[in-house]
Amino acid sequence: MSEHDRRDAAGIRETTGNGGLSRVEVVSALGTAEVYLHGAQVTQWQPSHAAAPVLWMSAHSSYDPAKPIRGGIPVCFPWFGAHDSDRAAPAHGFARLSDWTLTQAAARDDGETSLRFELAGERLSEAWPFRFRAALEVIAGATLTVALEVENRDDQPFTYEEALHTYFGVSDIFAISISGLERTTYLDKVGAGGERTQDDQPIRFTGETDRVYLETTAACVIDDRGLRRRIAVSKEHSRSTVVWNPWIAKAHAMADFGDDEWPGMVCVETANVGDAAVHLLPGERHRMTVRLAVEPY
Ligand code: TA6
Repeated sequence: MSEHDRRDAAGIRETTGNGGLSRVEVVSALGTAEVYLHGAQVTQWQPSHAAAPVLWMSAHSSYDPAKPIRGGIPVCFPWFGAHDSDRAAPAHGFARLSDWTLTQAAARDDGETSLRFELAGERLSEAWPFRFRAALEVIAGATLTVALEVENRDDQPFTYEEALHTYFGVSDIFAISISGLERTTYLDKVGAGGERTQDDQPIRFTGETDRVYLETTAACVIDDRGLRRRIAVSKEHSRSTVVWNPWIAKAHAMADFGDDEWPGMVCVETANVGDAAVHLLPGERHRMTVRLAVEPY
């Protein structure tokens, strides 16, 4: 076994993952996790008490340096969705297409494992030409905490959007509900679109769903009767929550998404988009955090 593959005392191993991409693996008494340096993308987390992985990964995902990995927790930065003026710019920004650097890896006293990844940018994109530093902190074990911290290292202010675009594995999209967003206004991105308000019931799924819930700091709970578990998604310094399932046609249209995979996943994304975009003066920092916990029935 090479030095590169040896798991250290903390149960942390840097290895070569799919497509020859570098991956950090964590195995501890509290659970397992994996993060690719490509995009600093968490692709696997399963606490020891959970019977199934918590994050969803497509069986058709690309592991190509020029493409995003489908599933886990893509880091969307510094814009969300299509760039508002540069059609050649990659969807959801350049962070998930960039190679991040692992700068810290350690076991904590509480048995959780802490990883830190950094991306220092010197005008990485003409579409967003600013000097910045981004850090992604991952604390994995019985729960999963992921924090995206951005620092303005330029001599001018800048504004950015961000999302931790989390894909959750579910038993069946028809068997789940999502609470926490009742009576919240959202931007419906399906069909004619428009602004709507969630009723006073948990979200259930009967078709393609692509909603940006505006001005919400609420925690959400994915209740999965089939897997007999609830996944709690709580957050800090995030004012937007995105809920997405591509359904049949959109899944079919994506090469890295199996035609029959859509019933097994749902995205609940912790974000700051649109009017909640973050504005930083030179030297300022902002940190957005999501925390996941799995509670068996
Ligand atoms: O978060 C929902 C969304 O913005 C959808 O509109 C869909 O585009 C999804 O993200 C996936 O985007 P991607 O670029 O990863 O295929």
